[in-house]
This record gives sequence, C-alpha cells and structure tokens, in this order.
Amino acid sequence: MIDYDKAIQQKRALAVHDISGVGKCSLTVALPIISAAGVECSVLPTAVLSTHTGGFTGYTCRDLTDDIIPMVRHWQSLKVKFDAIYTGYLGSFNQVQLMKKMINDLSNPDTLVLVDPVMGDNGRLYAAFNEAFPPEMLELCRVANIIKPNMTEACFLLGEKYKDGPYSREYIDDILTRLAVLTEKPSIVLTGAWLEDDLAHLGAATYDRSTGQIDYILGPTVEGSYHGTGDVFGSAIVGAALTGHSVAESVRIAVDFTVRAIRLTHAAGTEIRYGVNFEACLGSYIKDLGLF
Ligand code: PXL
Repeated sequence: MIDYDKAIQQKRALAVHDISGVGKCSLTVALPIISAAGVECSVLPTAVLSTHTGGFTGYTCRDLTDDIIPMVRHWQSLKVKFDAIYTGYLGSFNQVQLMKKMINDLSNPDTLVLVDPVMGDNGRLYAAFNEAFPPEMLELCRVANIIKPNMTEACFLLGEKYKDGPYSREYIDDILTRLAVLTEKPSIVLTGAWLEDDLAHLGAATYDRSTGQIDYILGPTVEGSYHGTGDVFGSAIVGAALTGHSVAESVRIAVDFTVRAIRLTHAAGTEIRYGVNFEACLGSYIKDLGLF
C-alpha cells in the first residue's frame, strides 16, 4: 500500500556508464538496481556497444564522447543537480577528463560521487585501454567521495604488479593504505578481498576516510568470475547510500546482494560472460534496504 502522507522528495542519481546491449553490466545493471531502491536513475551514456568487451570478440562500439558536453550543458540550463554521481566504464582518455568538469557542474556540496575506476580484471587491462589510462583515472579518483577498484585496478592505480589471490591481510591493508595516500580524498571499497586464512569467504575491504579504519565485509566464496558483478555491486551501494545507509551498511547490503546473484547464476550453470541473475535478487535487496 502506498502511504501518500509519507511522500518525500525523490533522490536522483546520475549513472555514467556505457550501454552494452548484451552481457549484463554498466547501464543495463545500474538502471534497474538504482531504480529498485526507489531512486531516480538518470543516465549519461558514454558509448553504445553490442556486448561488453570482457569476454566477447567482434563487438560494435559507438563512442558518445561528443554528446557529453551538450548533454551536461542542457542539464545545467535546467539547473539539474544530482544527489549521487556514479561513474563506471569510460571509453577514452578524453571521457575521463570530461568527467571532472561534469562532476563539478552537476553536483552540490552533499553529492555522493562514486567513481568505479573500471580498467581491468585478473591482472589485465580491458581491451580498449593501454598503460597511459590508469594515471588519468587516478586523477578522476581524486575528486570522488568513494572509489571502488578491484585488486587489478588498485594495482594499476598504484603502478605496481598485480598478484593473484588469496592475499594476506597485511598485503590488502597495505594496498588500501597506500591507495588512500595516493588518492587523498575518497573512502575506498576494494573488491576481490580474499584472505589466505579464510578461503571460504570473499568480498570487500573498506578504508573509511573519516576515521582511517579498515574493515572486511565478506560473503561466501562462489567459484567463477562473472562479468558485470562490479557494476551490480556498485549500483547496490549507490541505492543503499541514497536510502540513508552508511558506507559500511551499504557495502554489507551490496555484498549480500551480489553474492546471492552469483550463487544463483552459478547454480543455474550460466556462462560467466553473460553476467549474473541479479534480477531474481532485487526483492531481497529491497527488503535489506528496509524500504517496506
Ligand atoms: O562492467 C565492466 C564493463 C563495462 N562496460 C564495458 C566493459 C566492461 C568490462 O569488460 O567491457 C563495455
């Protein structure tokens, strides 16, 4: 039942990612998840691809860089500001640079800026990027409130060699501490935290900028590296943060949601490049947000 007396001004997020038509990730994931949290999800599409680039060949890609400035200008003319700006896959150097101005133009002092420095996985950069890309992405990370790298992206930001997990707690703490010094402003949610003394669990290690505290927020390990799970996780954080949850609570809710989706997809035997069945888990996500 809708309680009309409890109507509040709806929060509005801006999701800045590509649209990959097939292979669930980026905007096809951010839109439904952020909407499920009851938050308006506006979009700034960075490119349109037939599939993502992480497990397919022969994909099409139409770059939308030239549309970014006109779209932002139009929103400025409408005096539109966003409660959250969530950036993900950016197709070029130029787009990363445009993001810094866009964030400045479309945010207010309370805007949550979540930058996912999407660049690679399993120790390798995605097909569209070269070694010059990570230093540019680092500059974007410096204007965020929260960044959400995986272990590969953290190593590329730090300019060091990637190691496969599992990891010692000292190693992950050290990565987080050095990333915190390097990026200066944001809190950090590092995904792919898998500890050698607890192989049955995997999740995120977080660095809280206001306290300097490091926490591990883990769920059961499920075999298989499914595409788009970083975007499922990031979108769930944005939805939780805009419905009044702290960063730590948001990460807990997002870990649980992502793990459920991965378990379900693994149990169904779906090919990893087609992403996870997060849709079936939206009900429990909404419940965890405490919206009803
Ligand atoms: O979810 C990451 C992602 C988003 N968009 C595109 C990608 C990838 C990862 O491969 O290729 C186009």
